[in-house]
Amino acid sequence: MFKKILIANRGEIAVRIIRACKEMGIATVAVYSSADKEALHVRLADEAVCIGPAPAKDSYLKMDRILSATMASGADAIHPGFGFLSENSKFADLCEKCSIAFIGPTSKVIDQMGNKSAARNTMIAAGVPVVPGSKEIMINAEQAKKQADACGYPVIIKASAGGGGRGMRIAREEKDFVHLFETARKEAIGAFGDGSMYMERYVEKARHIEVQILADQYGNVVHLGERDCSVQRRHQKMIEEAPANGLSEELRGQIGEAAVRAAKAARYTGAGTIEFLVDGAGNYYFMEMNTRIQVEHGITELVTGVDLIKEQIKIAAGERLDLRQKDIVIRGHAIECRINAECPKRNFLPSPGTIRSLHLPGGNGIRIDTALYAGYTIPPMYDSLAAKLMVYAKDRDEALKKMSSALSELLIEGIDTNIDFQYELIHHPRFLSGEFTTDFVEEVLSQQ
Ligand code: MV4
Repeated sequence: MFKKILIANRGEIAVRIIRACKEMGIATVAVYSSADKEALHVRLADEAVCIGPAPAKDSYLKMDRILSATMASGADAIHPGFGFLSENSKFADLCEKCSIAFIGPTSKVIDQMGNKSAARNTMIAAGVPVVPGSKEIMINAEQAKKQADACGYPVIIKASAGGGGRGMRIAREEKDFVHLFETARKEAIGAFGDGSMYMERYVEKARHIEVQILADQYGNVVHLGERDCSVQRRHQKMIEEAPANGLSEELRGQIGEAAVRAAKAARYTGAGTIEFLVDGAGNYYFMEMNTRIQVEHGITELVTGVDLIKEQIKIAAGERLDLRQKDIVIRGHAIECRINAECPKRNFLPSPGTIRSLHLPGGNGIRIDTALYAGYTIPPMYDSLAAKLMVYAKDRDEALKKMSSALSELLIEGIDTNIDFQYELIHHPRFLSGEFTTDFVEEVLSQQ
């Protein structure tokens, strides 16, 4: 097992990883930017190394500084968390070359799944359902339009180097296609330096359902059930729940098995997520694979009892999975509300600043992952996720009541937050009924 792990991240996920390491008897090294001297992850780690100035590109994204800090501190592994370098195949490759264990899949797999069009073709070959669409990448609008016309409108144009909704356009009619293709392609070239596009038939009124998987280095793969992440705004998830409401046991089983086939086809190792679109008729389609631990991993931990961070560490250290599919039982219901430092009344404008006072709810079935403390100043240059409020109860109804009570009790003074907006969302008839799709948040906002 590793003796010392460097955590190449900040905020609540760095704290989450440090806690797992402590429980495993592994020493920890935090890295921080000059804006994060007072951050909780720095205080909780055994050692901390400053890796540069405040902008992420000069600190948390500086591969050479992070590798130097790892070698200087004698750490044998790096946990990248999510965001930052977590899905950077070059960084994973540099770790491999420096004989540092990267806690995640191999650089080759990150690369292959990062190419969303190639990932789609891998899934077709593995018998995982995908939405009908293009087989090859497209760079020419006129040629792409021929494929769209054959496929039938509406179509969704996606950047092969994108993912998570960046560089996407929906073309509802033939006449809009060429213009939308060209704007999407320009955006992709600007954002990723890669204008390779692909296309799919657009699935209306779909749910975003994702399956958590774990895979060891010996070909053993298990899935840990699904999460419904349909409650999102501009591709930022706001509420997640596990299990997904109203899936038949048959469909749940099929999606889980498809996720395991997908992970095996990708020769995946570590913790990963397979995203699916599920339509009203119960059809499911592979969208993309995320090759990292995700923000919402905690709700899967609540319903399975599996510590996903510890499993990631054990897998990277070469241990065999000691979980078998039959041992994984989904029990009860978990919901997460993401608490952001932002102002919903000002179009969700970020609201950094000093936490004047803080009261966190607690009690049976409540989990809060946060790096906030009273007196802490949230710096303006990173993302606005301030806390993850998770509840766990025997069923969805009880979990919703617990979330309602916990949101009412949660007090963060000194900054604006989305707590009241989350309260409104979870009490909305459409959310309560469990019958919501990815357009739910936009619908609520348009009703205000
Ligand atoms: C889709 C889709 C419908 N049909 N693909 C969003 C993020 C990325 N993982 C892919 N996404 C989608 N892909 C097909 N063929 C719907 C989404 C989607 C979405 C699209 C537009 C606006 C909001 C959305 C929220 C979730 C998913």
